[in-house]
Amino acid sequence: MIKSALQIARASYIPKKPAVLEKNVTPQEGEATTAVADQEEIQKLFPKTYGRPIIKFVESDQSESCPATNVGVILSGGQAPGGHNVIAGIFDGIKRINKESRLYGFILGPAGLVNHEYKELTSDIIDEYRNTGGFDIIGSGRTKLDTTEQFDKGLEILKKLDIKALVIIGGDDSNTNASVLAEYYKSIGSDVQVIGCPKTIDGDLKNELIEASFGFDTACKVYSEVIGNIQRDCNSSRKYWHFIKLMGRSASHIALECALQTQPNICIISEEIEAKGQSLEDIVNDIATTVAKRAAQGDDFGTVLIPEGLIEFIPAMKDLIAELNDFLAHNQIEFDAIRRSMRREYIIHKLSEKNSKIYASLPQTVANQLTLDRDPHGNVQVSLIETEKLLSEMVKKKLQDWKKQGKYIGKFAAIHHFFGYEGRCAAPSNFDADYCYSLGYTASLLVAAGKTGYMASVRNTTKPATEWIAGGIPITMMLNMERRHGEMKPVIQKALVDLEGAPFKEFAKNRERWAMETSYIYPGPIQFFGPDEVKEQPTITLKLEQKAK
Ligand code: FBP
Repeated sequence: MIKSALQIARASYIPKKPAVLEKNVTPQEGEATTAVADQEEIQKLFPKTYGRPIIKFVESDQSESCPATNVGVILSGGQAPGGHNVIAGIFDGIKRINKESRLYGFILGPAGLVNHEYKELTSDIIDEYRNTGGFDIIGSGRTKLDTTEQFDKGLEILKKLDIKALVIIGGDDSNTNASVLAEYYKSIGSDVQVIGCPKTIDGDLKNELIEASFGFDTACKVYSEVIGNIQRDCNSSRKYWHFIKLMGRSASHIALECALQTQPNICIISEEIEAKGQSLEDIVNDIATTVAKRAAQGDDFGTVLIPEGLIEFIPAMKDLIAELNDFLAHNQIEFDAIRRSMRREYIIHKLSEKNSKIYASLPQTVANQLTLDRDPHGNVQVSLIETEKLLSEMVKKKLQDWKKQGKYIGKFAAIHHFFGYEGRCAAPSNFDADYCYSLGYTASLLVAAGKTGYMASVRNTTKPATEWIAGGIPITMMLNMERRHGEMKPVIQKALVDLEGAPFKEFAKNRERWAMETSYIYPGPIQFFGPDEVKEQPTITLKLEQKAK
């Protein structure tokens, strides 16, 4: 692989990790735990793994020498910066415990386990990928691991390679699957352990004990850099309104963090729209009002940040999408057989009267985008819905009406952007490089401690890495029952933006000023070298959340 000078310099970076992980450790167990909601149902579904204690690794005077342990690893779902360092952490961890241990990577996500496609990850390979972005060391995929046939097929290859534990690096859905798999292997008397790792740029896999999902830090910094560049361009030419959609699926954490980093004129937070029961018309009205007010002070330019999941949070649209999800879950084959040009009419006739009217009122492109294939977990692929264009078109129309009524005097020219894929494979920030390596290393310790159904956890993350706390959280603790594919299923509860939380409050306190004053911040690129205040800063979200604890 040919490397740039920066890549070469970055390869030699030694990730920082909790000081305790430099020593011999032992797992210290806390109290028994319960699920976050629907406890009885979850306990019934997970009789073997429910209620396990939280684990913290503490120094021990015993050496950790263990028999050689083969471990398998899967990268699941969307890419997130730092995945390679999780794998490097697992590798170094299992090798420290016993040099004869081996690490196998399953190719292209969970499908690799089922299809028996794997490669051994040796030190030469691992060294090529340390501190790099991407998931290309073994690839990733979105195959949902949820049938006993898949689990049994997986077990065949795990036995063949003498793999004692499987580490699944994924988001909420993949970690849900990890807990189902852990329960299944226990229930059939297999001693294969399953450990999860919290990954997703979306930032929505977090709770009291999982402070952040990896990748959020780097992705937000990349998007903020580019938003800052756009704002500087915008403030230089003073003639465009930039409508910027940001990835994040359902949750608006990315949009919120980028707003805190860059101070745009407008940032929509889906969770607030839902809480206020706002309609599409209300959102358009609010944006157009700010555009008109800025025009009145001579500023025909600005920036609008839009979370990609917005459409699902507008109450009327949410009902429509829920009905569409159920309908398509049961009638996908019939739907696929309908000619493309007739699909809109077909759907209009199948929906309830209320939803049919809303669906019929949507522009053709958005109506089509709402019926595109769901992902294997039953989610609408919100990244494919062009909300930024929908909103700017509607704002334009509103402003034209206001112009006729003499209520608006400006010029409105919109430019659209969607930032998502640009940040998912970026080289990890120091925070993500350290956090990921520590998560992987911790996962290896959970394996050595014989744990299953646990997610690796690294806490105290706003302090220097040496003070971070490594441990494990039982995944059943994070589960609740939700409707998926038309059925109630146990799933990890998504952490959406908390409107009472410190990050949102900080945004809400400032947004009116940001709307009218042009007080943009230009964060610039991620720094790997230099003073700590530029290279060692976690996200504003994490800092505010931890400070408020
Ligand atoms: P994960 O939840 O699997 O980490 O994926 C996150 C994400 O980047 C979302 O923000 C986005 O909506 C989605 O993946 C896009 O999926 P795909 O990579 O399949 O296009």
